[in-house]
Amino acid sequence: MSEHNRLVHFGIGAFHRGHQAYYLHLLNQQLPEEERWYYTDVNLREETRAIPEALSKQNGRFHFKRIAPDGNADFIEITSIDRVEDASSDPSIINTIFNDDAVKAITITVTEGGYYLTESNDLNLTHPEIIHDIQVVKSGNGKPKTLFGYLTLALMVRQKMANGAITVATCDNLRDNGNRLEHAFAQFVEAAGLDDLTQWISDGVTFPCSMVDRITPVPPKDLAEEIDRVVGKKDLCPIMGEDFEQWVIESKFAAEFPPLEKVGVTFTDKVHAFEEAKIRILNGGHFGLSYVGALRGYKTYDENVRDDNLNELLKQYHQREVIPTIYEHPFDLENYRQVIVLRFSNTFIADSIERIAMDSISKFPQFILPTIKLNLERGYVPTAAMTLVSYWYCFLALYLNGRFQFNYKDPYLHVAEKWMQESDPVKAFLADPDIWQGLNKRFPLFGEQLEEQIKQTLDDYQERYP
Ligand code: CS2
Repeated sequence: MSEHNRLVHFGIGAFHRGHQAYYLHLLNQQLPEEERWYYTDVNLREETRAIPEALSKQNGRFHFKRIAPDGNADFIEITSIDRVEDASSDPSIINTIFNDDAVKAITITVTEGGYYLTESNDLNLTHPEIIHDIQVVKSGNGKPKTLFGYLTLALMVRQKMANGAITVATCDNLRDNGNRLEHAFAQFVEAAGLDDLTQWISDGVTFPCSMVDRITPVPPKDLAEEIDRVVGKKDLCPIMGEDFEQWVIESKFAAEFPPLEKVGVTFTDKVHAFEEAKIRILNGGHFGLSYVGALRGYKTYDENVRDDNLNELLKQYHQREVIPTIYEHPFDLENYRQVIVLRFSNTFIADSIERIAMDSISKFPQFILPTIKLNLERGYVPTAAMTLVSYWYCFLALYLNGRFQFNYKDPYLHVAEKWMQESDPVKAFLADPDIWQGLNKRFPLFGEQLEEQIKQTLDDYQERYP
């Protein structure tokens, strides 16, 4: 058994390092050595091996440049990760990691696309990677490709232990994230026929919901040089992010959890109201302007908010369509919006549109669709949202037709490719049940108006990208 209590993290992106690992680092600064907690970070995908390899050479330590809106920055060496493992090259490492009483919780950041959810928030059991992983856990052979396969292997180890109870805390931007993971994971375990595991999970595992927030751009290439110059240390994988930070987590823990409330984390029974406000105002705002910004040739998100037309569009979207349809107020929403727009405009963060634009097919139903739906239900035509959707469609169409060059990543790109192959791609887009979840059928006039608007936007931009 390890000397210290431990957390395990799945998915070692910059966000995790600037958020969960950062908070744990702050906490450790306040605790005596014997009470400290440490992270074992686990990489799950072959294509993301570079960072764990670099991090491992530094024994998990790295520098975090934290930047305020006025450009003032500080540099913190984060020391809360002390083990880094690559399960994508050797999945048997999962046994070693989890067969340890000191491990009390798993945190997860695998992005929205990493949950393989259908429009009804079920697990997409027909996805080839999910089919593959069901086979792997059933046969006990091969390497999983998804969170679900790895989580099953981990919980099978815990099930055999006397003190195996464990918290599984997703930290991705999914509405109701803990409940969605719990539901989808139960479907995975059932499809694999692991009935004993299902029973044990209901007693030994909890899936708290959480709301996490810090804008963490892809680190610029010269960051390592800057760390060397300013701090005097070589770092192969530093990160940077804004100085705003927030973590609200449901107090639903299956085992001991680090006392992160000492460093500003909120433990509560009511995460949903926080989550709703953040997903719809911040993530929705990011989504909304990314595609039009990209089409206008902007590279970073702050350029969007410096464009008066786009800034006004965002304001109308937020003030007329988003805020009036958020019915629970965990804080003053107008004030929250203003803080977010200020964060968006931080030129020192220079968050790339490329980063924010990725994964749009799984983000749209989370970030934008609820706003459209709630407005239609209150009899209000959400014209700002319609404009944003038109730009999004236009971006995808021009990109897929090879007329607009962009480094766009999306595991669901095949969905959009299918629309483009239809005789009327716009109609195919508007009829896609995974995207619209029946909304266009309920509000046919809205569908017609949107179709008109998309075709108009396409005409305008086709001239620009012939
Ligand atoms: C962004 C988020 O990629 C996105 O969708 O909106 O990564 C955003 O930067 C974070 O959620 C901020 O906490």
